[in-house]
Amino acid sequence: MTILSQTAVPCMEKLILTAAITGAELTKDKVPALPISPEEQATASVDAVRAGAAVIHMHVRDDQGRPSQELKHFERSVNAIRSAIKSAGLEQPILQFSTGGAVGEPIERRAAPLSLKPEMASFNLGTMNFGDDVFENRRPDMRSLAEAFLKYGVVPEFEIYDLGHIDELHRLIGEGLAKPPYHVQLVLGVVGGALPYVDPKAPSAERLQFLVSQLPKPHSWAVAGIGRYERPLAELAIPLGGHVRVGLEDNVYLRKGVLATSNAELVKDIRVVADGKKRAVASISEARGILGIP
Ligand code: KMH
Ligand code: ZN
Repeated sequence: MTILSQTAVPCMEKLILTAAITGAELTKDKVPALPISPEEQATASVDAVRAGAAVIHMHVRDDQGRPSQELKHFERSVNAIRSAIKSAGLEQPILQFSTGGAVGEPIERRAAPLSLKPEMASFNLGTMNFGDDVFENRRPDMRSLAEAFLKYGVVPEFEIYDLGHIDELHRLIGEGLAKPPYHVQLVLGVVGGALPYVDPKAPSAERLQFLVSQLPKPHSWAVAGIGRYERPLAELAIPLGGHVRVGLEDNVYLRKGVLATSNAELVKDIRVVADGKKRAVASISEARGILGIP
């Protein structure tokens, strides 16, 4: 097993922050700060980029606020975000589409937005329990999804919720269906997937280091801690060289019992952690370099 240093190293790769701004599961009546409309997503993206996010993980909604994988809904959100970022005089962030969609969405619809050729999109690596639902990622479907990524030249972010998903990634690589460098995200804390700890008091470096040691090389890796694990997992990963995703999709609390008022607030919170651990945050163009995005 690779032993990773637990102290911040000055020359460590800069930290890529991703904001997962909307997700598919939450509703505005429960989370008023959730950006649903293209205009709200545009404002949320501008604020998240100002706070330090280089990547925006995107789910989109229809006019009723329901999760959608329709091209027209992705297109209108992308256009709104791009033009708001331009008006704000900011560098365009990496827009990472979700191909996970919502539980129950067929794979053909989930894969369809790849034809819009986003720079990046999520790639889920196995069927699993997802709370009380089942998140289906059948092996033949993953293979046709991988072919679509290659066809449209989209950089995948491989979502790992459990150890077997890493094994599946190794299989895809062996079949020529994934190309280096591999960008992998450890999504820990989904009910039905791996938790970020061995001892249930706190996320453990031991578990994180073991998962990282199993990843194919060359890679960059990130963590997305779900719910109350979001911040402690980020605290653990930052000095180990991991990148971090935060946002209302994964966690709606800034602190125990205190709802976040925006995605940007969650990004800023992790920036403070990064500053404390002396890890510099990557600019958007630096993030493109790290992720191998032309
Ligand atoms: N909504 C979840 C079922 C992804 O974006 O790729 C899956 C998800 C993962 O959100
Ligand atoms: Zn997502």
